[in-house]
Amino acid sequence: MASGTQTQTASRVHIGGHRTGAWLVRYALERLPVSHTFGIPGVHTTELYDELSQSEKICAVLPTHECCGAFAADAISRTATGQIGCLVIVPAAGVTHAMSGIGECYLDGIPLLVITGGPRTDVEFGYQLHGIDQQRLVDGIVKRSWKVKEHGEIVPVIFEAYRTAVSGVPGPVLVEIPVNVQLFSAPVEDAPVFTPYEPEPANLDRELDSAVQILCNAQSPGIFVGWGAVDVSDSIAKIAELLGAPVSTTLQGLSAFPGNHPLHTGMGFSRAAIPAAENAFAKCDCLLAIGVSFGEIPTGSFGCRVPEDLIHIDVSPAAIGRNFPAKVGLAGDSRVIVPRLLARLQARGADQSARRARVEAAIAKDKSAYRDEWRHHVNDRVNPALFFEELRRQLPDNAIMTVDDGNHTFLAAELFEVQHPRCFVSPTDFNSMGYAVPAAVGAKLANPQRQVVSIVGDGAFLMTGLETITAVRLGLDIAYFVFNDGELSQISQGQEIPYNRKSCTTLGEVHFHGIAEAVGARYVAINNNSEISHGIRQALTASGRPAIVDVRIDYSKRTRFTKGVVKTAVKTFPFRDKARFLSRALIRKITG
Ligand SMILES: Cc1ncc(C[n+]2csc(CCOP(=O)(O)OP(=O)(O)O)c2C)c(N)n1
Ligand SMILES: [Mg+2]
Repeated sequence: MASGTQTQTASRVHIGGHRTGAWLVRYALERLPVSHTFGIPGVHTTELYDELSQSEKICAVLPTHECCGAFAADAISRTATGQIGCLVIVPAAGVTHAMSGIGECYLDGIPLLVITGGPRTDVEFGYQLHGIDQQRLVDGIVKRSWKVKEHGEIVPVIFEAYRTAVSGVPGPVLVEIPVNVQLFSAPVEDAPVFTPYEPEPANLDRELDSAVQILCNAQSPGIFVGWGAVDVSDSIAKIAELLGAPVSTTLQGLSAFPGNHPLHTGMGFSRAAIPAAENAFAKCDCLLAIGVSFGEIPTGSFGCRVPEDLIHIDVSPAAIGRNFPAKVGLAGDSRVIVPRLLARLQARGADQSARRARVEAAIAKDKSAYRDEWRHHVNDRVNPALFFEELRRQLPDNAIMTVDDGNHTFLAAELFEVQHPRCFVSPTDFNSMGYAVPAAVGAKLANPQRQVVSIVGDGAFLMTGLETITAVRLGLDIAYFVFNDGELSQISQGQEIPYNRKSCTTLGEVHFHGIAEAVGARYVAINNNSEISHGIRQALTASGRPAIVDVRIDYSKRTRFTKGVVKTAVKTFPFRDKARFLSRALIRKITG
């Protein structure tokens, strides 16, 4: 570690010497929970990269594209508790390339620290390389950004940026360090001591009392959990058991409640959810929502029915009651609030075991019927339900799955059982395709002992699939299951229903073995149901190399999600446009 610790007072560390800005950046990053940085060096960051190459604590990783670097860094924050993903990138072009990943972190509430170089500030010249106002560029997708002016600011600004990224609603932050400040040395007297962030306890006694009262009086309570609840899933399980309440999750929060718990229902609870969830919440008269913002995906395009008795816990005060009015709002960190709610329910002696048994039996029956419906949908391609069941059987409980955005995402959500917190990561609200392949690299680097798999659509794989070369170079055992259907299916299915026609969504045939050969990955093909078990076993065999698995998937049965959201969306159209849509689809059906 770069040390400057000759003497240390309570809040300052003595440095006392000439230091380059790059040395100071390394010094600051080494004190943060940063294990890896991602980025492609350029003339504005070479001094920084030279410093990082000497670090024993931080490993600088070269991706193929800054967007991939950002997705990989995001997955570090999501899958490694307490760690923060970090980018070290060139100004302007590096930042614009990274912006999809930065945006993903922004809308999904994921901390990310972006360090970027900047043009020289010690010369008069204009029109410098990469010369652009970066703070303006990223304004809508970061919590805050800084442009450092001098050496003494570097350590305090990076510490403050980290604190901003992880506190409140977590999110991305950006620090620009002009290249002259990085390259040249200047005297620096001291630096602040780094103090880890602890969530602050809020005084919510009155709200907690009301919440307990409402929950205990409810006849049919339900629980809805999101990513904001991912670190309190044990407490949530106990609350659900005490109340005999079914639990539904968001897409991003699929891992916030174990999929094999008998009270787990599925993603969402609208008509776009699987029957176990839709039925379990049909008579819900009190909803306890934890770490959710009631966004578009998990509500099935806002098509869910939310009872008047909504108890809403979220770290964002703005999210509470934003989409559905809350009777009781508790703004704060779920890690603080949920254990206190559980303690109060326990003290009150809440026990609904008869209700619990009834609810669990209904969920089990509905889940089994839904699985059977899928199992019986057979043709000569790979059945998604049989694939996900076998994958679950072969994977350890704590395996991490990264998914992309597409039909495969919702198939995974409906048919794969996620069992542990932070074991399922998806690009949710910014909803950027191309996420899964690089995210798996970040997840594996942060969790080298754990199995990491990726479910990725063929379209998404074409965006960032060459990032598999990074996994090859780093010797990462990752199984990339490419759902090969030749289409941008999530959209083409969405076109088929209301338009009875597809446009601009056919990919054509891609020879994935050629890509595997080009990057040096293993290639496995799964063409039909009889090849599922063997193919997955081959893909998961440790070899120090990633595997690209070409899964000839059957997309002929639509997910509940797709069917549900299309119906809900059309319902909200003005009458005139609804009639136009329906008659157009009908005419096209008749005329072809
Ligand atoms: C960057 C980006 N472009 C476009 C979209 C719109 N979109 C959402 S899902 C999807 C289809 C993805 O196709 P593929 O990766 O093949 O997955 P599939 O739906 O076939 O499983 C598209 C185009 C998006 N979410 N992100
Ligand atoms: Mg596809």
